[in-house]
Amino acid sequence: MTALVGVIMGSKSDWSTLSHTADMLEQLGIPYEVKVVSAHRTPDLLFQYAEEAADRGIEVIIAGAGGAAHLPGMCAAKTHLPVLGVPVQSSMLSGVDSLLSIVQMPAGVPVATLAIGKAGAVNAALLSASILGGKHPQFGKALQDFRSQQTDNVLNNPDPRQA
Ligand code: RP5
Repeated sequence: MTALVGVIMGSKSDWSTLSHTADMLEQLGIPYEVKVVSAHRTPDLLFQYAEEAADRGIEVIIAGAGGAAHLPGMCAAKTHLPVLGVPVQSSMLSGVDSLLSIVQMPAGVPVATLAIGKAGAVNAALLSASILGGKHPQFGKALQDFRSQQTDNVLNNPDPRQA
């Protein structure tokens, strides 16, 4: 199956965060691709990627970036696909800069903005499963199984002193 989720990031330095997205997509069995696409260093590539993604079969784009994180918003400006933005935890401002750069989109060009760092990266994959689940029931089922197992893990191990 060709990739349904495109995971893009502004720099190789973002991979330590977006690798959590890739891990969760693999766990859910969702076909995906990963690529460095920088809004600032490779703007023409960003436009090309966003414009061609739907025709290549991509159904959801997950875009992670840090600092002046323009990648998700500019990607959303060039595609009608759902764009999920993951703010990478930056070293100078702990990712608050990334979050604020992604979240406050003008009405008309939405980006679904996740939490800063690993939690946002994992949840972007889970949210993509929710989106894909309508058209591809197997991914909705994989998501439900993950959630059930997560619940069971908590219920079956309530003692905080035990790992
Ligand atoms: C952003 O600048 C990237 O998304 C990255 O989070 C940040 C720093 O990039 P590098 O200088 O580490 O390549 O565009």
